Amino acid sequence: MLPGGLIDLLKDATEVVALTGAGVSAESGVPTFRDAQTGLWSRYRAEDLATPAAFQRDPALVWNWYAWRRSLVEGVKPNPAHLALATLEQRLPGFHLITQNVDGLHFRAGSRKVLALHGDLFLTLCSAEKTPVETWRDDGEAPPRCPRCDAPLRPGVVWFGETLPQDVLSKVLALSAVSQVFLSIGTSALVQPAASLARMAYESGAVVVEINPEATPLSDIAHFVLRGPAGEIIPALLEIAWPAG
Ligand code: BJW
Repeated sequence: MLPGGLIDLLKDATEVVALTGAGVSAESGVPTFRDAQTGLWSRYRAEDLATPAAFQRDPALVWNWYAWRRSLVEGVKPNPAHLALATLEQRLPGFHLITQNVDGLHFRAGSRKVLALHGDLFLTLCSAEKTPVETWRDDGEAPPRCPRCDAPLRPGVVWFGETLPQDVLSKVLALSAVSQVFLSIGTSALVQPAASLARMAYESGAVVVEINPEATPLSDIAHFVLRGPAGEIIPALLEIAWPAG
């Protein structure tokens, strides 16, 4: 049962921020970061592959992991959580979607104002110039080489120890500070600086809502904790707030 008070707050708020994490794509079949990996990748922890050190040590391994993830994501669809968040963008003029995910599923679901904190799985960068590269010679080498400077190419994502895009970070800090309702959805709330956004919103007076089947470090301060899968809870919230028909 969803609390009626929360529905009213959501409908009345002029600034609503939703921060999503890997859990929002779990019901599409995209493994979360802290799930054990399966198949070919079961010997590795995702956290140990998403680092500059891993890429330096074994660029082929890291490149191939991202290539595998791209093909996995190409084969899945947005789920009811992504779709409901896209609808919320249409219902609430002051709705802002911040995601830690790199899978592009929010965009495919119809969200248009997505602030992506950790980059884009489908963007490729030159590892030396840090600029986007759209075409390269594919002779089977992993990673392929930059056509301009011959440095290895890398995925356009933010690894541990790397800084987040400054323009996006400034925007999300400002939005979190003025939000009236802050929804933390499907994130373990462990990785900084994203994990601090909900706390910042809380300290600025926002109503903090956690949607997650498991407890996180945010659970203790959240005003509303909705335990369960995002793909069930967010559509239910939407349906109660704006009943169809
Ligand atoms: C469901 C569900 C369902 C399941 N419905 N829910 C301050 C203190 C300590 C350390 C640091 C600090 N500041 C910076 C750091 C270092 C580091 C960090 O945070 N380390 C922590 C581990 C402690 N941060 C950084 O390095 C960041 N850079 C930075 O801050 O630069 C400045 C700086 C540098 C160096 C030192 C100090 C300052 C960069 C972080 C980049 C993170 N990148 C990754 C990889 C992206 C590319 C890729 O995808 O490969 O981003 S790591 C990974 O974690 C990925 C995710 O976006 C991110 C967050 O994970 P998320 O989304 O929360 O997923 P999970 O798997 O953890 O959780 C899933 C949740 O879903 C669970 O809770 C489930 O229960 C739930 N769930 N099914 C709803 N159906």
